[in-house]
Amino acid sequence: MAGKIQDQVQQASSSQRNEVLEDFRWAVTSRHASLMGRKEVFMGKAKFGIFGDGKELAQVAMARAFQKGDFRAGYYRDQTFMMALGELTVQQYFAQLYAHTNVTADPASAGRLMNGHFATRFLNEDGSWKALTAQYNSAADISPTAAQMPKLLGLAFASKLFRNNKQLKDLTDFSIHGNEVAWGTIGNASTSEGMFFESLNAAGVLQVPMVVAVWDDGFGISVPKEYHTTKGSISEALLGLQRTESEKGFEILRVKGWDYEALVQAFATAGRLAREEHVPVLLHVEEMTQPQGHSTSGSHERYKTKERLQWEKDWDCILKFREYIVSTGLATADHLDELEAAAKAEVKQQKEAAWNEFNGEIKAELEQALDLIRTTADKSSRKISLLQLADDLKKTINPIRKDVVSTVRKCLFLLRVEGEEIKQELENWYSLLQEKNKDRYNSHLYSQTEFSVGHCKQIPAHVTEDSPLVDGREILQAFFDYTLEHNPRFFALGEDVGKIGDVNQAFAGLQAKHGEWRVMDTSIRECTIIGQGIGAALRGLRPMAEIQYLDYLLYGIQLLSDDLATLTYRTKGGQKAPLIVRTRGHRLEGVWHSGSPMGMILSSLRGMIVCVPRNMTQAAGMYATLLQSDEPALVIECLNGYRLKEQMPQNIGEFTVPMGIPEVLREGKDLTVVTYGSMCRIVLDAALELAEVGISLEVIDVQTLLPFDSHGIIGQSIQKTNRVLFADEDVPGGGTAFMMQQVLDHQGVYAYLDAAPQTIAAQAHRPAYSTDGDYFSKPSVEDVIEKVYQIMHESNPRKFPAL
Ligand SMILES: Cc1ncc(C[n+]2csc(CCOP(=O)(O)OP(=O)(O)O)c2C)c(N)n1
Repeated sequence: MAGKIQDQVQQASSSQRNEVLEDFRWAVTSRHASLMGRKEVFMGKAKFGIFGDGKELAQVAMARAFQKGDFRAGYYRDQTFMMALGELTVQQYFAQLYAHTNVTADPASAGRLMNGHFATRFLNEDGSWKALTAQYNSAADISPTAAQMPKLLGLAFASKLFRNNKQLKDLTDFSIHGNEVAWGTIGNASTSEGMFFESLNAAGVLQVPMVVAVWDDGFGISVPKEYHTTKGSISEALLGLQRTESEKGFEILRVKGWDYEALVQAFATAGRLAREEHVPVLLHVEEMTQPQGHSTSGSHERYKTKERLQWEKDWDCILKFREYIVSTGLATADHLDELEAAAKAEVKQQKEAAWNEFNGEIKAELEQALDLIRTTADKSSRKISLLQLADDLKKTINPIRKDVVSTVRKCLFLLRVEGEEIKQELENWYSLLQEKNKDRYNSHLYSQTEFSVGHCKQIPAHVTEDSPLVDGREILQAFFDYTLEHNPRFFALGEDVGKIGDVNQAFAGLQAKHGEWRVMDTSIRECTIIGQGIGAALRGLRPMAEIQYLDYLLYGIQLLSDDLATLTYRTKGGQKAPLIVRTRGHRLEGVWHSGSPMGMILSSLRGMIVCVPRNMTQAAGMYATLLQSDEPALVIECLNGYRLKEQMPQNIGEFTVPMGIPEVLREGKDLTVVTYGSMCRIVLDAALELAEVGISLEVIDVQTLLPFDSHGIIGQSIQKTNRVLFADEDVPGGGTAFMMQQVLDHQGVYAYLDAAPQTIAAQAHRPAYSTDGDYFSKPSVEDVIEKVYQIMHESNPRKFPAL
């Protein structure tokens, strides 16, 4: 018996020893990847490098506590964690450093992001979900510091929902009883960002399974922590969040970044608390180092003292790990040397493999280009110049695609004078290459799968003479009721959305009917409302995150722009977050409740769908389309439309409004007005009055700004009317400029225009308060009438004498 127990003890200790040595192997592998990565940049083989050296030990400990189904949302130092999980090979690591555009080579970003942006693939190639509970998951990183935090909150919040909303219990590919932990990492300096504090507060309120590890190396690039954090310590500063016997809150743990045993224990404790009890944890990892400085952009000798640099050498976490292993007798120093030498050799070999694959693709293209240029040169009168270009290309050191393509384009420019028979082969090859490069660099801004909005079924609304007239908000209420009933993944969250059913009552009574896990109130924190939505959408749910007024979207727009709008593009279709952001805007009252900043939205949210319904029936149809698709969207309802009467369609919840297809609201022959949202009514009223003086307006509601008129309906209208005016409530040069650019650039209308295309917008300032403020700030019926009349006057001054 005693022998058996001894065997068991020995077995346990040998498996423990293996674990420790495995951790050592990953730590040194990662370290050598960092050291070699920096050299690659300095040799000109990569443009920029940022590495995880000095943070290795905490990350192997975190990887030990991380389980299948869990999620990471972190930042650029986390290579060791990803490697230790088996989610990042060294070869893939270098492929990203070189910007290899192949998804297999760099599964995180297909070469689209600088190194240190980690992500696993959540989707199959056809855009359908993988079984996320069967794999380790890393949400796709972004560069803005702390912007991982709101999404981290959302990833953790989803576990809470999965645990509490019984209707979701069968979705086992996404969650098993909400047991999944969302693990975040952040640098100490980045904890100064508002997003960090907002996310932590919300996590404490919501009690979600979120572990936030702060990698504290005492600096944010050159600035020491005294400049960043009250008391110079984030765990000290946040002590008020610590839970107590009687109050819920955070568990706050502190540990040294070089103390292996303590790290393993701290991460295990954090994981257990979060997973089992849904308690959020702040894990402050102090005394980390940065052996090579912040990044390849400069050296840390510029701002660290000699003493600090020496301290970093003495307290290097791998050095300390070695001492620990040797002192506990788990391995000898010689054995560790052997392990490290083998790891180093492996890194070198994988680095070279990554380079050869990356460079091999480009070289093959370069050789093809050279062959074609030379054979074309033989036939061409521009032979000498072409051969010179080919020679220059041949001599390029570490050639990249730009070298190849720009040479070919120069050749084609020289060849413009030649006949097709001479240049055709080169032209054909170049156009195939262009297609490939488009896929490499410009694809996947929007979904390219059957889940895109373009693939949704088109079902018209059924309205008859008998359909009852109701307040607009009741149409939405009926739609949300139907959707909550039929789609268990759908839920809505936002300020005042729950108990009172939003400030305009579209969810009135729906929390009472469908429960608090379907229709929920949040605090006033737009950025993390969006983050909650993004995180939940990344986990297969269908959140509708409400921003109470469009004017307050600014608090969340950074996240929408940096994270949500870029997600499909930056992962080349590897992840999706089909979040619907619902808000209300356009004219109502005063500076902060009449916003229509469409130019800002259109410039910053490419990658999202932007819907601008003119009434609540259109809005309901758009929501139905969006819920069939998997594309993220912003829907701006008309603030002044909730109490206007509309007919309740018989097939509420089922009818859809297609995206990118404008609707002709009124047919006319003299001039086309292109508009949307609340301006539709103003323009229609103007059209009635203009008809009385013999001017026939065609009024088009674009319905969605992104996508914009994909069938060229506006162009067709202009071919008939030969005049166009773009109208909205944004500042001049905002949404109207966008619409005009889309039509002029893509719809070939120039030849059909008899008058200069024009715009009408609001004043450049924000709208003043009250009805008079609105009248003198936003375009009125009279403004539209006069503008249209002016255009008609210029065309026919006799018929339309000057005003
Ligand atoms: C919003 C934003 N501001 C500035 C930067 C530039 N920047 C990148 S890393 C960094 C310092 C971050 O320091 P810390 O959070 O301590 O992380 P560390 O790099 O030390 O691990 C800065 C200022 C950025 N990426 N994002």
